[in-house]
Amino acid sequence: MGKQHDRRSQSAATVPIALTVAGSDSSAGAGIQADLKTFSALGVYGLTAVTCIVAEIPGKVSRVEPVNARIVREQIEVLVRNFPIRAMKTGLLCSTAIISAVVEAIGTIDRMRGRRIPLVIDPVMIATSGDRLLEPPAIEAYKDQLFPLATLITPNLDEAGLLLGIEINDCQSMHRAGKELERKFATAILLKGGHLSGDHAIDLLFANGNVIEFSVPFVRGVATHGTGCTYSAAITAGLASGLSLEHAVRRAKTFVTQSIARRFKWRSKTGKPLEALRH
Ligand code: PXL
Repeated sequence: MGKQHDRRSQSAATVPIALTVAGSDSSAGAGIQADLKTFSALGVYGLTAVTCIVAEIPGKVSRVEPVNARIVREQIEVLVRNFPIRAMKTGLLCSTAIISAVVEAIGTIDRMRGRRIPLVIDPVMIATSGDRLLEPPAIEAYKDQLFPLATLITPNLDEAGLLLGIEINDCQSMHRAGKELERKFATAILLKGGHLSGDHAIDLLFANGNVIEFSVPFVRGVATHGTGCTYSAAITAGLASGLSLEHAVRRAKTFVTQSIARRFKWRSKTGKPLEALRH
């Protein structure tokens, strides 16, 4: 990205720090692995709190195992007592117990900072492969406990549909759903349209009662996963670096699009295409 040169000359003491609270993807295309690569590419030092371990390859989740909620909370609290964290994101949180632990830890962060930390919530529920990643009762914990702390929530159409109990299948219903989510959860919403509108990938940012559209030509035939993780991590990196929400989202969209366009491509041992984002 254009800022690469500036970033190298940044002294170690001024490098902004961001925290990701997310799952581990063994194939390293999504989850904390994607978040760390994104933070690094955008000149931010990333800290992590692991919520669960996912054994998977692109296109197939084999097993998801949550870690104990106590160690999730402890990872966050020990970091916050020591590092000047400027922004954070949540990815896959797996269970109600883990969501509650994260909410309690954010309470500690906010008390130590004396103000609310910029928080991007990627409400991961279903993997790109279609595998369920979040236990169903945890959706209520998201709505009641975590969303009230958000700076931005970044659902895709399936997640927004699950949150509102409706189906979103065209541009009009996307506008309606985004407005409804912004009103209901009293925070900014980035609704990711994916390939809904044909040849463009359109995302809508609902913030302060306004709507901003981000549109790029859709890249077809892509077998990568982790674009949602990468997108929310890039926004978090922007907020940690002091960008406005709109600027952070704009830069993040460009970053994700470029990471898709220049993706890595291999063949698996069975001859299937294997692809990964190049962060
Ligand atoms: O892309 C959603 C996602 C998020 N977090 C982890 C994942 C996945 C999808 O596979 O493994 C850890």
